[in-house]
Amino acid sequence: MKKILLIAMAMVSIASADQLTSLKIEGMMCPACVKNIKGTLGDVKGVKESTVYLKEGKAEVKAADGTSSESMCDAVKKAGYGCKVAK
Ligand SMILES: [Cu+2]
Repeated sequence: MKKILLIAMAMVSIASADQLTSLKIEGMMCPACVKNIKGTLGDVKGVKESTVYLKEGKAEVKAADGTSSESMCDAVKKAGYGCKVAK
């Protein structure tokens, strides 16, 4: 029983390694766009959290380590906005 708990804890610590990605986003006009992009990014596999800045035209994305930043940009583009990985 103890062993299983330790394995579970180890898995959680591996899964909690996060990466931060900055995206440059073009075409956001209003808070609805921000909401739209937040939702879009949230649907990308591996993405945990995102903060979208309307005025700055950017997004900061917290995702599981190894999540493709290209897949984030592709999703944003599919939603109708311009996107580049800022790095
Ligand atoms: Cu809008």
